[in-house]
Amino acid sequence: MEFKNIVIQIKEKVGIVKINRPNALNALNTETLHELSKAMHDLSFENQDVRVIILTGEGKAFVAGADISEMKDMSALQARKFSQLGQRVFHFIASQEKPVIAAINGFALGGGCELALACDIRIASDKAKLGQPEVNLGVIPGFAGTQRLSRLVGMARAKEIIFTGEMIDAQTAYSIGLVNQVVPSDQLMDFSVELANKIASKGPTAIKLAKTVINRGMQADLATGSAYETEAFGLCFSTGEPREGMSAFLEKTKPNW
Ligand code: CO8
Repeated sequence: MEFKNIVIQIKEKVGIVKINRPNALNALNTETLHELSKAMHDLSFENQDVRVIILTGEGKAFVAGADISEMKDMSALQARKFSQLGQRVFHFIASQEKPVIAAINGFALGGGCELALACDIRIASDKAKLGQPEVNLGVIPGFAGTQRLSRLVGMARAKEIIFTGEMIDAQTAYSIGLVNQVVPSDQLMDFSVELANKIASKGPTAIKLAKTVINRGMQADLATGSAYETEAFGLCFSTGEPREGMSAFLEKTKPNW
């Protein structure tokens, strides 16, 4: 598949997916959502070398939302289908096994904030602005923002952000736990790649299982989540990776996964 709106770059064990529609502030239209889906599938399933994925945007936006010009004249059924498409793509990003870091370079609004929410870790440039401005347009978040934002920052803060439709700056986003770190804009990609490399240097199966167990356990009660953990802990030993990691520790060397 030829990508018109996405650029993929591979740096050893890190795959970088950049949304590249800067003239529309990387707004997500149907075509871009399909391309994003394909890019994520390729990096998740086809490319065995890539262990961590970074999502970012070209220019002054991460993603400024779903494409307003495409949505404006939608029927109810078309809007429902568009919401389902975005939710399917974002659910895939959240639930596939490789960690995904959102490197939020600028505006992350509406569907863009929802895309960042579907990632495992969010690193924001100090110039980033985040928000769910859908109510300004007479709609509500439709790519699972009502759900993921509330789960991440709590219901009261999510309601404030969604009801007011106002943007918040990166520091405010950090203070409420919406982003993990804020870094100077010119250091965003270096910082994100360094973080990705650090994660990529760990036991690969352990990282995949840790993501899966955290995600599943957060939807379950403590006993069920802990049972997932036990099964996954055992599963680590079905690979040679624990032996490699523990031998390296005891021999004071680095593991070769
Ligand atoms: N969709 C389409 N085009 C956009 C979008 C967008 N979301 N955002 C910006 N653009 C376009 C502008 O129209 C403009 O195009 P042109 O140059 O042709 O006039 C270009 O990008 C540059 O934008 P601005 O001139 O507005 O740039 P500014 O720096 O002045 O402002 C802002 C930047 C503040 C980010 C401003 O562009 C803005 O407010 N954008 C809209 C943000 C927004 O409301 N996002 C939410 C959209 S709704 C949504 O995401 C719902 C998700 C769930 C969908 C569920 C399916 C039904």
